[in-house]
Amino acid sequence: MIVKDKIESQLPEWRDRVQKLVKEHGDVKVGDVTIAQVYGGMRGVRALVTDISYVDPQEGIRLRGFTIPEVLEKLPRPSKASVPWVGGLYYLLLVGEMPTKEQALAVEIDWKIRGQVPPHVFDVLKAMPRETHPMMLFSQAVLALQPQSVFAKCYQEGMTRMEYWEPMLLDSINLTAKLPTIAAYIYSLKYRDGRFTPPDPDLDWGANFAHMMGVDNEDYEELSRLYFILHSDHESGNASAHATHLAASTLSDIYYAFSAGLNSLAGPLHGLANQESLRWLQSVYEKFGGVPTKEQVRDFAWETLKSGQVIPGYGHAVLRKSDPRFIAQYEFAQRNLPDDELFQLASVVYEVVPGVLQEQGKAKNPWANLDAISGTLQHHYGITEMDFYTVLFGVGRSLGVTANAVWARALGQPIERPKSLTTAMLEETANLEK
Ligand code: NMX
Ligand code: MLT
Repeated sequence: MIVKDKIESQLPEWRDRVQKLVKEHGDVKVGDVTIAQVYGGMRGVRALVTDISYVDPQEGIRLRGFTIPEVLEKLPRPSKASVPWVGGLYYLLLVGEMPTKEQALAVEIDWKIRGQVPPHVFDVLKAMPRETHPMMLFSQAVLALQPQSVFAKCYQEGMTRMEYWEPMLLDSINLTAKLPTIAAYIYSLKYRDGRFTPPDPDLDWGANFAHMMGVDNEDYEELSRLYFILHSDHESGNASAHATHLAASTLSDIYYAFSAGLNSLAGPLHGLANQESLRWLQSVYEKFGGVPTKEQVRDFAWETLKSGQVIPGYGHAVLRKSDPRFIAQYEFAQRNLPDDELFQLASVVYEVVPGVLQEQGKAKNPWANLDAISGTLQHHYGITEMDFYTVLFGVGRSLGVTANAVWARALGQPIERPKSLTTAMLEETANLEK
């Protein structure tokens, strides 16, 4: 496996670097923690490390040092396509180098070889009540794959610590290979009366997802690749990445850990915001019977805020400008669906909502995040069932969190266990400092 050899060759140097930092400079401070941060969701606390991506508040995400426009420009792509192979992105995240066409295709081939989903996973899904939310089904399907874990088996057989990363990598490729099929199967079960289109061995990971969704349209193939690349990683502190990392830090395998990450993605302040965002846009559309004026959007936004709700798709814990992942999707829409009324509405909202949030003065970041438009794009290609949208986010997010899990094992990151304090202790600390 090409990715395995590449990671293996880098390991001695990475292990030396980390060992030296901890041994020789372990006492160097990287930050302080305030009482506001302890009560405030640890916002801004520097307590995690990853070399796979970094979010700069002004610039946005860099994946292995590359900005979103650079990633989309430099990764190899199918002939005549404008959006790269997702296999190349996975190579970039795992290995840290921009892949050649052959290297990107090697990952795509590995995924094809390992893509078959065991029948019992479908049986588990079919046994669930029809009204079950797609995210619950997705998380459950991932857990149902757990008996296949190579890591869990090798651990029972007594592998050494230095070997942990290898079965973790194998599990990660086995898992990610199956996710587009599982996601499309859930869609068919919930919304197409169980009519499932099997994968086409000639298509790549992203395009195959489009095919299995029953949308045989080259633009939707492009969108699928774009969507998964953009949702892949956002450093380690976001809730789904952190939940995956925390679960995996106990040496549980990637199936348990990624299922934990998905359960966290299912919250409306995180991944579920994409379904909420489209729901919000549609309620604006319905209220005004079409694309509203700026004034009407302003009034609607204020109504939402006054009723104590958030405006989904806006705000961010780290970013302080429009999310480059939003911009990439917005540009895709400008190119491919400029006349779509929902897109026109999303554009008016993008012009108006930041001003309203600034006027209200609460949100630290009034700008659009990636969820402000992703549902609009799906809707255009006929995927109108918004409850499904977070599953799409989850398929993309698997790439970043599994790459991180492999490297966390390779560099021997330990079980996470921060210290908690009582309120009385914090009060005492505050008084002592007065
Ligand atoms: N609409 C209304 N109020 C907001 C918004 C928004 N979009 N964003 C932040 N605020 C409020 C927030 O609720 C908080 O209010 P209070 O003091 O009454 O508790 C105040 O502004 C300060 O929050 P911030 O420090 O700016 O944001 P925080 O880091 O706590 O949370 C989000 C970040 C993303 C959870 C928050 O901006 C939000 O709820 N946005 C809407 C939901 C959303 O789009 N989530 C998806 C984020 C991306 N993703 O996929 O994960
Ligand atoms: C993400 O992609 O995980 C979201 O933007 C949330 C975050 O980074 O906190």
